Amino acid sequence: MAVLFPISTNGADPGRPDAELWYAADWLAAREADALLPALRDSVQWETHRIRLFGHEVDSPRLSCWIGDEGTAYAYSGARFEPKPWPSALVPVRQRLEQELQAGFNSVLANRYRTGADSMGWHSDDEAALGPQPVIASLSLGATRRFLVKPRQGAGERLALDLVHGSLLVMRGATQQHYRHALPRTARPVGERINLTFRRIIG
Ligand SMILES: O=C(O)CCC(=O)C(=O)O
Ligand SMILES: [Mn+2]
Repeated sequence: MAVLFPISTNGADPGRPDAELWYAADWLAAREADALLPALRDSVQWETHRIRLFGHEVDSPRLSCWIGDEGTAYAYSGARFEPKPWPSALVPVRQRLEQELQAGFNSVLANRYRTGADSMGWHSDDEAALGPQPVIASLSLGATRRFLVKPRQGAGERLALDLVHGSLLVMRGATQQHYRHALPRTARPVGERINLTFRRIIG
């Protein structure tokens, strides 16, 4: 896998560990990525998750589906989701990721951003059920969208990555502990995008 970002996100605070990010722009061959996008659009049980935001329950601005093995219920943003079964199109992707990253993934959060108005706010994937230093593998399909990373506290550079069709971004190490990430909305006319974050629930 290509290493792309030995970024110094700890410039303003030498005591803070770097975010550990790895990126491979063409992890999936174009042909595979082109086939996976419509397969997932049609086979995933998309729904609008309700999340808690500043004490209020609201619709999240995207479609989502929590997918996983039995026993991988996931609680985040004040809600709890029972896993849906793996769509067949994801089975080989999971296998390849597990082999290449030497990580066991038992679940995936699928998100579908219909237009540039769909987004994901600042957060860390730091739920206790993921363990202290989770390996999270994020596969992007469809429209290129900008992904931002910034330290949780204090000053520090904000990193912007344009996640392209077929790309893989891996977040690991201290990334979730010390950094937040977001997928902001955009006024640019952009097509649909599907993102899959493979995870391991250990709770
Ligand atoms: O859509 C993305 O690239 C980010 C998704 C994400 O951060 C998440 O599912 O936790
Ligand atoms: Mn996330």
